[in-house]
Amino acid sequence: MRTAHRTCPLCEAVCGLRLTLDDTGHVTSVKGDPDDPFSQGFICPKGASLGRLDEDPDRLRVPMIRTGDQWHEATWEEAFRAVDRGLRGVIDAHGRQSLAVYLGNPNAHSMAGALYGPPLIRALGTRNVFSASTADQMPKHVACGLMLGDPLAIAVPDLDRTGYLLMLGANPLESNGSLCTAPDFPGRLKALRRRGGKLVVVDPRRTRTAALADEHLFVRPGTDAHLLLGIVHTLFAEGLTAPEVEVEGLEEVRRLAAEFTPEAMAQVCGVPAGEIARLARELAAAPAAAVYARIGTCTAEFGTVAQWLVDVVNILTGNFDRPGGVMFARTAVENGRRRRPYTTGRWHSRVRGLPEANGELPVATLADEIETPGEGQVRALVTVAGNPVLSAPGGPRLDRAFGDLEFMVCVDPYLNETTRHAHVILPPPRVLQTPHYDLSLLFVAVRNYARFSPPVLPLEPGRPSEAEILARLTMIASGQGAEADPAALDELILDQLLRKAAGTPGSPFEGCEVAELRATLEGSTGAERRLDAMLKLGPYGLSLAELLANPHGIDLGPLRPRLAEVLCTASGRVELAPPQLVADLARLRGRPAAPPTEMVLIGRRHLRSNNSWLHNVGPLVGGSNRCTLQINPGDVTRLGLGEHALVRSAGGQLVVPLEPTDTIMPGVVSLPHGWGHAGSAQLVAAEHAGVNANTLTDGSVIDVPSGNAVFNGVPVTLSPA
Ligand SMILES: Nc1nc2c(c(=O)[nH]1)N[C@H]1C(S)=C(S)[C@@H](COP(=O)(O)OP(=O)(O)OC[C@H]3O[C@@H](n4cnc5c(=O)[nH]c(N)nc54)[C@H](O)[C@@H]3O)O[C@H]1N2
Ligand SMILES: Nc1nc2c(c(=O)[nH]1)N[C@H]1C(S)=C(S)[C@@H](COP(=O)(O)OP(=O)(O)OC[C@H]3O[C@@H](n4cnc5c(=O)[nH]c(N)nc54)[C@H](O)[C@@H]3O)O[C@H]1N2
Ligand code: SF4
Ligand SMILES: [Mo]
Repeated sequence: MRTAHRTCPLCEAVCGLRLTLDDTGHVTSVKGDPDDPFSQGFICPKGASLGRLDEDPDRLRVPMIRTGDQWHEATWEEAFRAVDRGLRGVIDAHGRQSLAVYLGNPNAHSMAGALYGPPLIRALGTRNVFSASTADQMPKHVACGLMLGDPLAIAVPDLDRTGYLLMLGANPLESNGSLCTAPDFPGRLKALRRRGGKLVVVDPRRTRTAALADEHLFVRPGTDAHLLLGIVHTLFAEGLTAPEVEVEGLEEVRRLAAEFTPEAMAQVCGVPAGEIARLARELAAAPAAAVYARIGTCTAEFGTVAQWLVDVVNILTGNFDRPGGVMFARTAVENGRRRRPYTTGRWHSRVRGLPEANGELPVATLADEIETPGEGQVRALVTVAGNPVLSAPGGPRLDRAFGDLEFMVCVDPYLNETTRHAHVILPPPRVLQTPHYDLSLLFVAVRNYARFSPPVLPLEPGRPSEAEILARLTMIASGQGAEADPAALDELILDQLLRKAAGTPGSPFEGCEVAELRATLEGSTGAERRLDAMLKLGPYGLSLAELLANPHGIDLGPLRPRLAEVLCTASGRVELAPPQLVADLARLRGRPAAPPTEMVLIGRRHLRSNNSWLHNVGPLVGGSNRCTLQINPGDVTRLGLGEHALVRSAGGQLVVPLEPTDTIMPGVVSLPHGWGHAGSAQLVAAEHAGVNANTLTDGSVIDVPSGNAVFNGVPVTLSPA
């Protein structure tokens, strides 16, 4: 028996776990790590199942190569040679713009994804870069980019000190929080209320989070921007604005907000005008308040405008960049200060002419790019940790499109709805064989914190880590062939990093010899040495050795004001009225007050689920974690529905089991995504297949400024099935 500690990689809460293993490496128990200063022993059912996930018998252990319908196991060398042949063939025949890459959500949770995703994209040399970000938080990046100059400068609610939290479109009691890394989010919300604070939840469903709140308001799906406009209007109309940061465009926002009265907005969003005005007054009056809006408001038609207005309200009420309001984390590894203000639309997608954002094109148009002939048609696809057939809008269309690709390679532990179209699947090793450091999530943590987890179990001889798999893919994509040494990539990147640091005034490495610096770096792999260098260059001057000596993590203190360090706008102030977002208000004005159909669809998450890929872990499926359509009992009666309904949308149709509940507002139905499992490669998931919610969503409607997919507020009709 032995004990090991590591960060849970399954959601954004980054909980510390304490694992017990027997001498065969089998996990006998998983508990919360009580000595982790951030998570303090918190764990959820997903974290508790990490051992089961790690040992899932359906996980791929060796690379798979497909010929026609036949899969066969391959050696790593065979697999990399097949990838080299496949990619080279497509590049030679159609050029690099015929390549596309899709990076899925788990890349945000892995060191390999953070360290090798960017070089892989560069090596592919294509503008067809897609990721789960445009099915998720791209509106937040674009809003922050345009207001602050940096799309990664995301202010998070100072959860442990705020006195008033207005939460829209988030359900942290199920999701455990997002773009707000806070282990034990439920406990932190309870603490807010215990210290006399107030929690208000705005959601078309009375969720578990809403049940815990002081107040819950139903909102019509897709209309949070309207609600927030009503709040901004009231703040100006009643003289409640008191910005404490320097802003550009205050008068313009005042002028813009004039027409969006609470009365007019109430007509659209369904929240009574009096309540809208009261929210504004309460936010302004609270000694410290924060507005926080997540996926329900991002994956909506006016996602970017809503995210913009969230911070407009935080700024107008004097709650931006101050304790108890919304603040910026200061991470041990920094993402490098931007020197140029942010823009979108540096290039456009070929078929629909949609603008790039953050170097990516909207996943909502991936199928268009594969299906539409012509110069630059996508003919080969690389996916890493993604399942767009289930997660992207118009999933079934992608399913067909992937079948037409000349070459597809997937880095993924499972043979699933997406990877079944691959010619080669390269599976990463087990979770417990993988090192962990949260390069992406700690930027949005509610406390400054760092923790490194070395692998708990060694790799089998000859078995590449995920870092090595991605490094080799990068070498292949850049034309260096299947035999190229992946270590050379780390060396090259380290060299560039150290050279730059040595030449940067004020850097801890200023004026140092690169060769000498390199000799001081520690770590058993290139990835670890890169992490060591980044930690040493970071604002706390930490090192890998120090993190290894503190296996439970290091608390780096509460958030501190630091707007001046992150701001990167041309004006040097916060841009309160970015022209692209002001322009998008015209689209919002043109929206009819009511949707074209009687009913609209939204999504939801379950505590024991994780997008599309934890449905093969026995203890996590069943019970409340099922693929059902939640519907208000009044609508069931009114529409004469039975146990199932036929749901139709502009994108497609599905027959789904109904779950009548008065926790959902009339006129709204909710279906979780990530279900619709096809094939029998995952035995447990196949028994709980469910339906693919993204049959009903389609990529033709997007949030225009960010290109983000719209999953909430999708017009549908229901009839008896
Ligand atoms: N257990 C579990 N945890 C997860 C995940 C998971 O699948 N399962 N997924 C992870 C991922 S990838 C993410 S991005 C995060 C997301 O984290 P959250 O943003 O907290 O996600 P949800 O739990 O889906 O909560 C979104 C809420 O928005 C509501 N909603 C829908 N439409 C609207 C609308 O138009 N307006 C408003 N105001 N509300 C609306 C829904 O009813 C729902 O309660 O969760 C992460 N954590
Ligand atoms: N209708 C609707 N659709 C949605 C949403 C919604 O609310 N409603 N939410 C959207 C959101 S927020 C997101 S983030 C996306 C998610 O979209 P995706 O990222 O495309 O989907 P996931 O289901 O997270 O797929 C993760 C894949 O990574 C694999 N994987 C797991 N761990 C690892 C690993 O360590 N390494 C590698 N290489 N692979 C791994 C899994 O087997 C799986 O195939 O879905 C979006 N889709
Ligand atoms: S809340 Fe998230 S990080 Fe914590 S144990 Fe659960 S899945 Fe893991
Ligand atoms: Mo997500």
